[in-house]
Amino acid sequence: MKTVYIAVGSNLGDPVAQTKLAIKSLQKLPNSQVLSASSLYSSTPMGPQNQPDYINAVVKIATTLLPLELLDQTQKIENEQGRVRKDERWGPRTLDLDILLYADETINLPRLIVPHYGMKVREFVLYPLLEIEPNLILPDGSALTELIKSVDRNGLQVWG
Ligand code: A4P
Ligand code: MG
Repeated sequence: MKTVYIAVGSNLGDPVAQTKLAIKSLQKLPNSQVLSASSLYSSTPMGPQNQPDYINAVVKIATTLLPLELLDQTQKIENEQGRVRKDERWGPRTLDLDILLYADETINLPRLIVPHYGMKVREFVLYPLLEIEPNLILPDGSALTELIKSVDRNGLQVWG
């Protein structure tokens, strides 16, 4: 079994419902078990500010899926749940599932880069991670508790 962390993000449609549904779908992944899930957080958009706030969460999973098998599964969930119908056309994607960490492996494939390139500087990743895994050490040896000292919460708060 490998320990994996997945980031969930949504800001269109009903982000709270979609984030909860995504966590339920992760609980149904083959050959896998959800070990813990963070609270849901509301966060200020990174990037263009003329978009709704996000709901973000992080999920810890144990799995025997190989990295690309896991990516296939998370992309399947994105496709099944991450789109809302607008009239007769598929609307914008409303669910993002990013594989943050896959055990202590460093992966550089065309389809999959792990650790996720943005995770060390994103408050909406680091604070939910801290909630469920305060002693986490990244594959490069950096401690979550150290990383987070230089990352402002930027309005991030537990939702609800
Ligand atoms: N890919 C490579 N590595 C990975 C990985 N570790 N996990 C490839 C998942 N996918 C990975 O992803 C594009 C391709 O990346 C995939 O086909 C996969 O093969 P995508 O999810 O289709 O594209 P994207 O999400 O639009 O791009 P990107 O760069 O991942 O966007 P970000 O960086 O995720 O930004 N603000 C707040 N507050 N909260 C958010 O969650 N999210 C974004 C999206 C912007 N602002 C945000 C948030
Ligand atoms: Mg993404």
